[in-house]
Amino acid sequence: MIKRIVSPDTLRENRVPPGQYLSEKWPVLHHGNVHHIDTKTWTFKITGLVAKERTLTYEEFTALPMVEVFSDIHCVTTWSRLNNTWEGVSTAIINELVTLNKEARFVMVEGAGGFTTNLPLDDFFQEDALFALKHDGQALTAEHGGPVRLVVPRLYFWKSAKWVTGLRFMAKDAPGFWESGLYHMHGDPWKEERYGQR
Ligand SMILES: Nc1nc2c(c(=O)[nH]1)N[C@H]1C(S)=C(S)[C@@H](COP(=O)(O)O)O[C@H]1N2
Ligand SMILES: [Mo]
Repeated sequence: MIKRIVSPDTLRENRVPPGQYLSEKWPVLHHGNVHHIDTKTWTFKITGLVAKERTLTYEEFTALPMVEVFSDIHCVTTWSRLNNTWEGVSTAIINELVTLNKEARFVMVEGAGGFTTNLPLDDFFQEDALFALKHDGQALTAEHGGPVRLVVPRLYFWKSAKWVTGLRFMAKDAPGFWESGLYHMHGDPWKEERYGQR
């Protein structure tokens, strides 16, 4: 039986964070073009502050144990979509694939075409965070970041990198793609961490 994880934010009495409205549809949003990834050549690279860097093929990645996560989506552009079921590889598995150096505190998540987004390790390793391969029982479409995207349910959806290609562990925080522009370094929807100080 696959392990089922319920994102704690779905258990709140009011599931809609301040300034958000509910959307039945699932909008497609990203910078640049949709990436059409060939799973035969796709790799997942773990680099930075690890004892030994590691690269997995699609075959190796999809042989890892899978979990199911039930979560809500909160996009900084103010739509929220409740009741999403994801299936994929828990971020916790990363600790079984590599040994993090003691100084590692943050991770830069890398996506196709040079996309990046930064996360503190505490957020990255929350038990409802996963590398999703399926949404509501269907393989993720290219539009929504397939074959593999990150999903971090407790933060705004821009942290959920589409077309994930790897991770780089870091000692200090550094802004990713959207964080270098307008967006907040952290992105907690319940605190409305939408925009940065710049
Ligand atoms: N690779 C990549 N991932 C990305 C983005 C992007 O520009 N590139 N945009 C983020 C933003 S701003 C949002 S709101 C969500 C949208 O995901 P969706 O299109 O599946 O709704 O993807 C996030 N992940
Ligand atoms: Mo977004």
